Amino acid sequence: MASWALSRISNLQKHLSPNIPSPKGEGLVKISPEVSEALSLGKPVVALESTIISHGMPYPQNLETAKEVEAIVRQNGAIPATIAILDGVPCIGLSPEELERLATIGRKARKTARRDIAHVVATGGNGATTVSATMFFASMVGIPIFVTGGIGGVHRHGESTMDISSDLVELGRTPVAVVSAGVKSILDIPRTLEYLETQGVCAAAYQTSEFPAFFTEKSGCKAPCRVDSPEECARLIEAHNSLMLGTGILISVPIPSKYSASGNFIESAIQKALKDAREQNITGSSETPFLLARVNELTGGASLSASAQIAVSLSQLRQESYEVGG
Ligand code: PSU
Ligand code: MN
Repeated sequence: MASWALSRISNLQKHLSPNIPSPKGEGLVKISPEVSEALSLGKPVVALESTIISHGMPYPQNLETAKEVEAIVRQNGAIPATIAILDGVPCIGLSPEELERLATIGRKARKTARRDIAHVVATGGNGATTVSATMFFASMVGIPIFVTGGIGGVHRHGESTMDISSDLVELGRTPVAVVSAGVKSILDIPRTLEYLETQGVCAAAYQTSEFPAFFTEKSGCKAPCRVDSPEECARLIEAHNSLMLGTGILISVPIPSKYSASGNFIESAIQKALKDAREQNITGSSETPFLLARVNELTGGASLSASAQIAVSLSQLRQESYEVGG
């Protein structure tokens, strides 16, 4: 090892705390009083991500959707825990002021995946958590279920770029059930399913035998397993947790057909957006927000209203399944 690197590392040791952090994240994260009370009483809590607020939609639509999703969670008797990093502090559950702040910061917040967490915290920054980072924090504080719109996946041409979302690896190592609308059709769905299989992730489709794509009901891929009722979802989560499999579960609920934009229309918008991304040399973590924004523009907002509706119906399903599964 280069000697300069060694001296830097030994120097670093002086600044590190000798304390071993508590496994429940005490002192490392700020849990809102409401979420903290619910967790200590064993009441249902639903985790929600925040990249969809900062990067998924413009202000004030993002704030309205975030509030609407939280309200539905509450109406169904659970406590919403939106997760984000504000001024370097990971927050589990945001106050109305904090939610408003994140929504106005928008794209200036750092899109925070697992790899970014330490740097955002160390620099006192504002981070909007992706699925991977949200799962990490939910698991840390003991929240078993998390609802989102679309998860990341293997990008198209991922076989040469190796652009594979850290959401998939997180699902392979963090025992949280993620309820979502499936994988966005901007991604390579067959390869995403292969990767989830490699990672040992239980991927179930809800009331369909086909794995759903986010913008449309159909993806052309057979779902690895199917669940047909909230009770079945709850039994699946229960079996998974009691066996301590250690991996995550992905439950994909297709978009309600009345909101599902036409497959061909969306597909041609995706092809155009992918071409624009290549021409403008957009890669890495900027690619998903870029493609989503372009597809949204090209489809005149059809994909955006679909996203909002899905987030809302997913919360409802999640609540029903929690009530049954306890
Ligand atoms: N879906 C959206 N908007 C988003 C995302 C998904 O409609 O902003 C985010 C999610 O937070 C997901 C992330 O975890 O994109 C995946 O990004 P990447 O492909 O860079 O891993
Ligand atoms: Mn990526």
